[in-house]
Amino acid sequence: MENNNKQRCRTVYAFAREMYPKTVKHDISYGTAGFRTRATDLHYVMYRMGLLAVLRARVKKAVIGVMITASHNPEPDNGVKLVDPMGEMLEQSWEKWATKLANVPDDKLESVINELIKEYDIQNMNDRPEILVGKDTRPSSPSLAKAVIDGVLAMGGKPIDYGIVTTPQLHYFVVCKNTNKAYGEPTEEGYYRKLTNAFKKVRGDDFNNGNYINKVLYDGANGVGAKKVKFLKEGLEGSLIIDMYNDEIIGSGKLNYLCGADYVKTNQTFPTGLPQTPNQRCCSVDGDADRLMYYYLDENEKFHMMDGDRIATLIAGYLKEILENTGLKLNLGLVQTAYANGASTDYITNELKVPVACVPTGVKWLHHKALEYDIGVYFEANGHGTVVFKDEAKRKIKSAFQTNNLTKTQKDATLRLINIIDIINETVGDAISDMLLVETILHAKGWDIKQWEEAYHDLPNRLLKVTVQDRTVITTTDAERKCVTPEGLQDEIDKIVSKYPKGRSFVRPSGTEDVVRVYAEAATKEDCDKLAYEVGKKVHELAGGTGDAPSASK
Ligand code: 16G
Ligand code: MG
Repeated sequence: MENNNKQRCRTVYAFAREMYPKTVKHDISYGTAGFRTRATDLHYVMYRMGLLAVLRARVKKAVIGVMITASHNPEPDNGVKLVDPMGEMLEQSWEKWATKLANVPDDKLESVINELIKEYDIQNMNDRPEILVGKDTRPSSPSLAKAVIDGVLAMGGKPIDYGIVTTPQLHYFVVCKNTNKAYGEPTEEGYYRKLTNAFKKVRGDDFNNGNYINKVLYDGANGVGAKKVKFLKEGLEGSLIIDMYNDEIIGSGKLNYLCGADYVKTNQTFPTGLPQTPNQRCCSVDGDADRLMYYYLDENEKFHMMDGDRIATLIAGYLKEILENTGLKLNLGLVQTAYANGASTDYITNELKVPVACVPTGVKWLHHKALEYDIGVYFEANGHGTVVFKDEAKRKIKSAFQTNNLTKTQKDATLRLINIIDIINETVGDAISDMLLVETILHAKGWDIKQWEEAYHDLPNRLLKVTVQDRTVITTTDAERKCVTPEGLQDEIDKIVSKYPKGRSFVRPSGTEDVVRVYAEAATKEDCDKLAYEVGKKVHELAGGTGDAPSASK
């Protein structure tokens, strides 16, 4: 065993030096979405993440996933993130190992790996855990995937290459494998079958209903989300017509360019490539298909957006209604971040009467919190989210359906809920599954997109970036809604906010860019802009701003 180990380690380090030498001097860190940077700088990082995935799998005695993607970033970027056994993001205590392993010089790699093996007392260095590898459509992805696979092989793991898949598909496969297929078949066919079968069952024979028309214009962001929907369409058998736009092939350079969910949300504008049909329901996914945005242009070409907050309220409201019809006693909750529009929080709390929790930015926080409810809905305003059900809740729902003492209403609602669970990808936010869920709800309600929008009116909101010398001087508490340092900044923000009706503002250091983000909302657009700039200026003044302070003229 000892000898085998030494031999293995020699392969690991020889490979590292000869094939994947560390080419970049500056450090990178494993952030909210893993490592993300220029693709050309990532080969050694990928190799090392292959090594790390095997060690993680040995510690967890489970299958681990590695996804190669830079999501909504421009095409020349790429990135990598590890997927934990139940589809969660890599556990936080391991983020620091990922960072350490990525930054250590080649000649110190061995000592860091030994340190990790010792810390977790990994004895079983000879087993061959499976590592599932997936990648997006970026031209750089194949060679980066090879680096990951070489890392997995060098460390003695068994790589399973899923080729081009969406991030949520990879999460799904990992969970299927680790539950011995209880969650589903760990194949693409299995994934499509589960989703589309459930969708068709809920929809029934009437594809249209009331004002709902079963056609959506779909912006694939010229990425994997476009590729994959083609397969989904076959399975839907006409129950939903998905008109595809922005599905250019790999290497077109157009990935996320002027299109995709992040572009639409950030610029609050209609993407390129779609026909501008008035009042037509449209949606966009991002470059790895884990975010979803709905929107339409009205008769006057005014743009209307249905973001993650609205998707969340639609889903939570509907689940509450169904749950009431089932007669089951299960608690339902919704998880948001500070970025959620205040009007959505008001609506959920006061109209829907569903409890709301607020957590820091990043999927891992939302997912974790949602698991505290029997049924937990979580969404970020940027369109990433899903619904999770406790195992116990699912058992209750299924066994209720088997009993003979349900009324027709209860029985129908329970069956509907059972099928809806299968439309949802509980492992992580999934744009394709979320789209099917939104379409299911709009169909059930007989709503067009305008009726959906009528639920509440968003407060005008604004995002600003402020550059500072060191963004870590900003620390926050209360789910990022209050800042603790630099001292005095929060008092100043409070003073500014108090001048504006319905004003709210918070600042936080970004986890993915070297900037401080400022969020502001207020009753009117004018106030909201003023509020954002005033807060931005304060941050610049008190947190070591560099360059020009934010100003309305820029
Ligand atoms: C990452 C997060 C996303 C978050 C965003 C915030 C995951 C998988 N992704 O993309 O949830 O909204 O970072 O970026 O957790 P920021 O820290 O730069 O504002
Ligand atoms: Mg994404």
